[in-house]
Amino acid sequence: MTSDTQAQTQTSGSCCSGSAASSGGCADTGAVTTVYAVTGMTCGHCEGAVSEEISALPGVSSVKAEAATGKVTVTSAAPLDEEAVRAAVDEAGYELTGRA
Ligand SMILES: [Cu+2]
Repeated sequence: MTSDTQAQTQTSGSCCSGSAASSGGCADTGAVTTVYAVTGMTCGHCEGAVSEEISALPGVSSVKAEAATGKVTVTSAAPLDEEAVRAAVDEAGYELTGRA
């Protein structure tokens, strides 16, 4: 008599179920994480410079740059314009080569 196990209703569409709440995307989680590939970073100072510039972009809540891997993980409230990120990386003195 374990019929209860089937009582677990699937939370399908938990992301986009509230269609009226957010138009144009799955903003339910409240954050978007994108990983970019950046060349030229060699040390912690580079990581800091890249992080600082990207952090200044509107909507960005956190940036994690890794010189060892050349990857920059950016968390933002909404998807970022890649050109804006590229410009920020360029401003720091490095080059964004695309998404990692
Ligand atoms: Cu450096």
